Amino acid sequence: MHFNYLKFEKRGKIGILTLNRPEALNALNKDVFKELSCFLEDRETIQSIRVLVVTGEGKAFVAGADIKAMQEYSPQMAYDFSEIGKVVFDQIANLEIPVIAAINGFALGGGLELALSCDIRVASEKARLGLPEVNLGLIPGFNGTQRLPRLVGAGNAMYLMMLGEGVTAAEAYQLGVVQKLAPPESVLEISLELAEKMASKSPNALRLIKLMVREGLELSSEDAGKMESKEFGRLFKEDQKERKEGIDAFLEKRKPNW
Ligand code: CO8
Repeated sequence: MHFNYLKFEKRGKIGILTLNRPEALNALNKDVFKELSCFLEDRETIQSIRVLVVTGEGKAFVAGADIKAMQEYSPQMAYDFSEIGKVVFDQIANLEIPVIAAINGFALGGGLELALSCDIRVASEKARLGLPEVNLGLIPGFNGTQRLPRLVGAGNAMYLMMLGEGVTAAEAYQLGVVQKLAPPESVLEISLELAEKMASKSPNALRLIKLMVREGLELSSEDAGKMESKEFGRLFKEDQKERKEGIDAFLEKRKPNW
C-alpha cells in the first residue's frame, strides 16, 4: 500500500508506523486521517504483527490538527473533521494488539489526542506535550476532553486543558500522561524494547487486558468486575490453547510457545 503521509516498517513481530509530514510537524488533516484509517483497516498487516509502535518523523510526534486547514471551516466541516478523527483514534484504541506511542517531540492538541488513543506512551525527555486548543478559542475535538480525565483524573486534565501551555515530558510523566521517559536519541529503541517484551506474552491475554480496561472504564465497577470474571472463566474452556500452554510451560519450567 502506498502512503504519502505515513511510513510503515515491520521488525519481526513489531510494526512501526511513522507519521510522515515533517514539513508541517506531522499536523493531522483529512488526508492523513484517510491514510491512517486505510492502514488500520488492513487486517492482513495488523494480523501479521503483535505490537504496533506509532511515532513521528522529524522534530515532532504530531503538533496537532492542521490549523491552516481549519481556518475556513464551517460548523458542519468542523463537526465532520472532529468525527473523522474520533473514528480513526477509536480504531487505534480498539485494535486487538497493544499500541505504544513513541513520542519523539511535540505532542500537542490532536497529536496528544492521538497518543492518548494508544495504550501506553514513551516520551523523549525533550518532548513537550499539551492541549493548547484554549489558546485558539477551541477545545480538544478528537475525544481528548474524555480520554485525558479517564487517564489522569479530572483535576490533572483540567490543569492541562485550561492552562494550554503544555508541559515537559518529565511533568507529563509525573501527571501519569506518560508511562516512560527516554533520552531523545533512544525513544524508538526503548519503545521497541517494551514492544518486544509485550510481543513475548500471550496475544489473547493482551487482547483481553486491553478490552477489560477500555470497556471497564465505561461501566460501573460492579458490571466491570462481572465482565472480568466472565472472561476469566472463559479462559478455562477446552479450546483456550494459550492458557493451557502458559500454565503447562510454567509447570514444565520452559518458555511458553504462543
Ligand atoms: N497545523 C498546521 N501547521 C503546523 C502546525 C499545525 N498544528 N504546527 C506547526 N505547523 C507548521 C508551521 O506552520 C510551520 O510551517 P511553515 O514553515 O510553512 O510556516 C512548520 O509546521 C514548522 O513549525 P514552526 O516553524 O512553528 O516550528 P517551531 O519549532 O518554531 O514551533 C510549535 C513548534 C511550538 C509546535 C509550533 O509549531 C506550534 O505552536 N504549533 C501549533 C501547536 C498547536 O496549537 N496545536 C494544536 C492545534 S489545534 C488542535 O489540534 C485541535 C484538535 C481538535 C480538532 C477538532 C476538529 C475540528
